[in-house]
Amino acid sequence: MFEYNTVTPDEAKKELLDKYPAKVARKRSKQIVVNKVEKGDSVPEVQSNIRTIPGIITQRGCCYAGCKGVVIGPTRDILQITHGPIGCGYYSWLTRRNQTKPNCVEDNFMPYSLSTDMHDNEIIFGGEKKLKQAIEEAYNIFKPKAISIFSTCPVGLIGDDVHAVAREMTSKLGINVFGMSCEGYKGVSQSAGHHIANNAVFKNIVGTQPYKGSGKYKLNMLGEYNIGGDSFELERILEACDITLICTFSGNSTQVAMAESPAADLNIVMCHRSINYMADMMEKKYGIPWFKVNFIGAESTTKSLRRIASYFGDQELIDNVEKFIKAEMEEVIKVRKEIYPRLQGKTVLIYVGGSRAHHYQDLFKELGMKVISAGYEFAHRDDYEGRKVLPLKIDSDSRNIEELEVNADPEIYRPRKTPEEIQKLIEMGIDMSEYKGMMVDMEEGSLVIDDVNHHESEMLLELYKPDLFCAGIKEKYVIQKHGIPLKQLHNYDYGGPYAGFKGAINFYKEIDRLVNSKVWGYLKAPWQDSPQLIANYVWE
Ligand code: CFM
Repeated sequence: MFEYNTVTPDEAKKELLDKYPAKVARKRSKQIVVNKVEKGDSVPEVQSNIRTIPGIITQRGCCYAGCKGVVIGPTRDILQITHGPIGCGYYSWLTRRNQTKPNCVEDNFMPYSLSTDMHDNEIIFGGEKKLKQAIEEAYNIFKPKAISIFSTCPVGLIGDDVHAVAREMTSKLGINVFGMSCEGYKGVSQSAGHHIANNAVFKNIVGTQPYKGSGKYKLNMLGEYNIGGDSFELERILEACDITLICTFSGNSTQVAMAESPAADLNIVMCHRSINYMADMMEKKYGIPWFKVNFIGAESTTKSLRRIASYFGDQELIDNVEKFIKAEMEEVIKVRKEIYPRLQGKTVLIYVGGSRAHHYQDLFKELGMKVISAGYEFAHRDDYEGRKVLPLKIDSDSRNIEELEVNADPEIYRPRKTPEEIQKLIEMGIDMSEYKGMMVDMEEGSLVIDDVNHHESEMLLELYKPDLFCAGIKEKYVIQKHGIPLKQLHNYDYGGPYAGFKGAINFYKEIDRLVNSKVWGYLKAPWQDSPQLIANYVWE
């Protein structure tokens, strides 16, 4: 059984829950689970996508953040207007590192943050008039081809109809204006916003223009957001293999590419959590199959590329891909060989978002490091346990978010593969329309924690004394003050790319530099020697 610093996982779980009042402990105990993989890949249930218990300091974001910031934010030629008080727009202004590279004639609105700047007046008398004015003003300045409107909490509370405004402005301006009811409180985390954005992009953009390009092997990449330039590296790889990337949803993307995306013959899915809705809807409407990939880690990139080549099944492509992998792996292996002995056996804890806590485990495996515990902030049960739990799933999204009814498009639906061909691909080990979740890839006895909070993070440091902690900016300095390095896996600590082959090399070097730096040994907080204040809770 897994044991670190003489703590068994069950003891660690008990310690984590120990400080909570009984009712809170009961709830949290369903979200803190000791991993056990049984026959048929069955794993224990992890309660997830439920409300954070009030009073607990969560790391989650809001529904508006998931909709505006995550899914639609990276698309540079949609002019995005936040309908709400100025803070929401201001705090979502370039705070996620989704990079973009427009050519010299394309629109790029990403450096801007547009807001209706709601005040008391609009809260009392309604904000629709101001929203219309804002859209017209923005249109006159920027002349965009599409405008999206994002609702913040007060919009839902006072009942502004952003959809009616969008319809009115679409006919007035003759461009694509669409609104989203993605009020911050709409779900229990940013995850709800992903779903709302998927629906809006699918309804308003996808399939609205015919594809003008060419290409023998055409695909879309879903759930890759170009943080720290990841998409640039993946674009380089696909291009070198002669694979045509029509559209990425939504790193380094344009709404033009999204409109043309139904021309692809395959959708590959990176971040299952944020974009699985789109993959399913495109499969139903256009007949485009999808499978999950992971480009985090050189081995995972190799595996994903081989799967893409096998899917298209053309010997020329298969040979091309193999040749490319061989050339790229030379440098990867050289760097890894040098770094591996310095990192082998080191331990790491990972708590991020809704997919990276899984993806990055592959990179750490390549370095010989051990993931003792991992978890997501806002994932759903399928991201932990696999899509097999989907039919059973009734969660907070089901109540609040529209499930679009999608049928095959009578004109352009075209199954890319016959059921027999799909079956053959599955037999070759390509899990079509499937995601097996994080837990099957984790060791027995590792601790899976959903929606981890500050208190638990600090307890985990004491219990496990890991060599590295992976999370985000909210945790970073709290952890580092304990003398343990923290690698930000949301924004990459201003570094990256970490995807693909070049990304893997960057990551190896970065982790080596961070974990093996002597500075952590010199750190001692004043309270570690002489605590100034010691207190107990009343119930203790
Ligand atoms: Fe998907 Fe993401 Fe993630 Fe996500 Fe995010 Fe992100 Fe993330 Mo931060 S879309 S779920 S809502 S991979 S912003 S690029 S790093 S929490 S693990």
